[in-house]
Amino acid sequence: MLKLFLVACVLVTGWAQECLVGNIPVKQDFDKYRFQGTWYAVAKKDPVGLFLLDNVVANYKVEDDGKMTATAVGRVIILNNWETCAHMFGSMEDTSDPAKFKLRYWGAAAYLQTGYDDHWIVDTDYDNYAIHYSCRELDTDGSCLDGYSFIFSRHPTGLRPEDQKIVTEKKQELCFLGKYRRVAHNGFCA
Ligand code: RTL
Repeated sequence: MLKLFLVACVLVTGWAQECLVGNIPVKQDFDKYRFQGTWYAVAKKDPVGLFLLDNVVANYKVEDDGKMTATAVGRVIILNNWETCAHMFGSMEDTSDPAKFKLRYWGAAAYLQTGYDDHWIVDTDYDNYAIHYSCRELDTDGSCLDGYSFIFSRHPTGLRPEDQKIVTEKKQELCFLGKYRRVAHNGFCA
């Protein structure tokens, strides 16, 4: 009986540790140069509050000074009833981990949201898929209380079947499995 209890404890701690934001593995030796260009959001896990709804396309670039910048568009609804395309800009600050950035973002119009979020690249093969993660608020136990995540594809048609398995595994590692919704692309922001 005691043995069973100990085994259960070990399993539960193991599982709990996986959800600690500090323990989330990110892309090794992330290469921001190879990450440049267009990425189509195919799925996302939303944070609390206003967010990009769908038709989300991001474009990353490394500037001459080596700093990564990005633009993003997406459909938003502002003030409950006004639907528009948000044109957003972002500038990434490097950290000690090449896959972890701080993203400062703002909109092309003054009424759009501004913010300063984590911007982690959890995994990517640079040519097909990328898994982005951002935790905005830590819970007291070190897990993520409020965060968002994008699954990106290089292809507007979505992920290749061979990348889907990797993506599902990573969603699980982020403790966001089951919280993602598909991101529709219907030309609204094109
Ligand atoms: C992502 C890609 C890199 C560039 C930027 C990104 C985040 C954009 C966000 C926009 C929110 C806009 C809202 C507007 C309504 O006022 C990570 C996609 C800038 C979070 C909520």
